[in-house]
Amino acid sequence: MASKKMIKSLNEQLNKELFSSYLYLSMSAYFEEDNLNGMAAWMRFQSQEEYAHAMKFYDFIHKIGGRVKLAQIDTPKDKWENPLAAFKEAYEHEKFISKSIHEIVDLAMEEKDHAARSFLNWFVDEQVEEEENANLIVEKFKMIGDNKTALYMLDKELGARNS
Ligand code: OFO
Repeated sequence: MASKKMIKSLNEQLNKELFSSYLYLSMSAYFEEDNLNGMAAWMRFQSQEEYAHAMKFYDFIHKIGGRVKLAQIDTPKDKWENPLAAFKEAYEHEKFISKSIHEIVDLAMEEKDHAARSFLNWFVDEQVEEEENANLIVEKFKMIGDNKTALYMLDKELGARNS
C-alpha cells in the first residue's frame, strides 16, 4: 500500500501534467493567431500527450487504492515575445517536470515503494525525450534567425508531427 505522502505527490503530479496540457494548448492558440499553423498543430498534439500523461497518473492512483483529488489548474500565459520564446519556455517547463518526476522517484526509493518506482520509470525515460525534442526545436530556431523562408519551412516540418 502506497503511503499518504506518495498518493499526495502523485496527485500533485497529475495536476502538473494537466497544467502542462493547458500551457501547450495556450501556446497552440498563440501560434494560431500568428498563422503558424504547423507550430499550433505541434503544440496541440503536445497538449494531448500531456493529458494522456495526466490520465496515467489518474489510473495508477486508483490502481494502488488511492483517491484522485483534482485541484485547481493555474491559468497559463497566453502571449510570448516570439515563437522562439514560446518553445524556450516549453523546454524550461519540461526541465521543471523532469525535476518533479525525479523527486517522486526519490520518494519511492526512500519508501521502498517498488510499484511506484516501476510506474515512474516510464516517465523518467519519456522526460529525456521530451526535453530533447523541445531543445532541438529551440536550436533550430536559433539556426534560422530572422530568415522568414526558413521559419515557413520549420512551421511546415513541425506541422507534420504525428507521434
Ligand atoms: Fe511533457 O511531460 Fe508530461 O510527463
